[in-house]
Amino acid sequence: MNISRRRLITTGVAAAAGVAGLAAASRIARQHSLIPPDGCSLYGPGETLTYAAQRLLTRHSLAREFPRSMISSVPFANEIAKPTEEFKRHQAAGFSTWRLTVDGMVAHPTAFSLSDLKTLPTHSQITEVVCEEGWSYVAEWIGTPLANVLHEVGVLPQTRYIVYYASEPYLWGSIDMADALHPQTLLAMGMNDGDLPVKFGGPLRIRVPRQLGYKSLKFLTHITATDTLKRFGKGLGSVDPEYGYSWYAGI
Ligand SMILES: Nc1nc2c(c(=O)[nH]1)N[C@H]1C(S)=C(S)[C@@H](COP(=O)(O)O)O[C@H]1N2
Ligand SMILES: [Mo]
Repeated sequence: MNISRRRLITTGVAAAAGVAGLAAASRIARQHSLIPPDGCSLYGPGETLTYAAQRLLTRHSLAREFPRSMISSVPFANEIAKPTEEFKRHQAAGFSTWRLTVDGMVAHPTAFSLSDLKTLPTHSQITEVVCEEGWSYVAEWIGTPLANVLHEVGVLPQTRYIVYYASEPYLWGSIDMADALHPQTLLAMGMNDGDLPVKFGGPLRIRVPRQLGYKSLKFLTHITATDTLKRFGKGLGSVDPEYGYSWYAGI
């Protein structure tokens, strides 16, 4: 269903671009920020067309939300690397020492404790984690929209991407502002009936339900606002493209 819909949209944009002419199409794409950071050009990888189509046609769409009765009784926690010594120290302290640092293009760089984050307006959603390997599960996620935290720190208007890091030192990703400010993009601290369990990313996980599971990093430690991804890693927007997975993983 998703794949055929994606093919349809991609074909449609390609056809429209053919009519408009290559130069015009690529100028339009650049003007409207339709080139993903790991895309070479409008006529490079298929990812560019998918990203452009999604941003043009479904910028404000919502990920599917499910009724409570469809919450998976046995959610699957993906395998993760061995926790770092630093993570273990935080865990031993009941995560009272855990901080989410938010910096970059913001007026007030801030280190938030979990209790700071819990004072922000709460939002919950029942959405699906969809792994690129073909499995998925539905859960309720409780937290505060990333938009609230960005508002708290005064994110500057030039910001184009929000970069985020997990406790694994090599793991980082980013999303554009359409996803960062999207009402379903959540900093989750709760899952189903309780605190977010460590195996599901506790104490803090980003949920980006409009994209595949690998964009929803667990054990979030650091967020930075930027107008360019060039200086991060190999400049492709996340670690994923360095391993052959696309930066934009819309579903
Ligand atoms: N920190 C961290 N976050 C991560 C991962 C990881 O290995 N480490 N795996 C990702 C992948 S590939 C998927 S599909 C989802 C799986 O979420 P789950 O563990 O809740 O099933 O988490 C994502 N977030
Ligand atoms: Mo995954």
